[in-house]
Amino acid sequence: MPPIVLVLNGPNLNLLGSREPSVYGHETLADIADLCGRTAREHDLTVEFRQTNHEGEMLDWIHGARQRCAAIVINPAAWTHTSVAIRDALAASELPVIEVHLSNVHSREAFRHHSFVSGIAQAVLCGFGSNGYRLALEHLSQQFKR
Ligand code: CA2
Repeated sequence: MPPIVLVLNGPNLNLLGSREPSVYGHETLADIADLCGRTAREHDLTVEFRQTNHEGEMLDWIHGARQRCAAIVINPAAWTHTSVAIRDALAASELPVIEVHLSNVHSREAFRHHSFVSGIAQAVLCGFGSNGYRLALEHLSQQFKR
């Protein structure tokens, strides 16, 4: 069985493609899910791609990953900057975590410069657009082969 990578997306990312294209581009979340699916097939991974606007649901998904998944790729969206609970759940999973942001959060408002997640993440990708998800999956596939 190929290793399972859980790809998680936080609040408002379901709106991608419909608004703020100058910041987030024209791709929809469905386009990014397709990209992750293609990348998984090329690199012999299984990807489970999910989005939620409900923090408790996100926490339940992270808790459930511990026994089943090999790694978590997460775009926590606004929870990046607010949620100790998401950070604690990711740390408790004891899985490799890669934090992904479409935009370069460091070139934006000051409140986006701090991440509660980065300190427990193995790696952080920001500003690569949807390519960040692909790069995260490619990196994990290489890591699993070692
Ligand atoms: O750059 C990213 O990927 C972010 O995680 C996106 C979050 C933002 O809060 C983070 O600071 C950086 C926002 C996701 C909401 O995306 C929207 C897309 C279209 C219209 C409105 C929001």
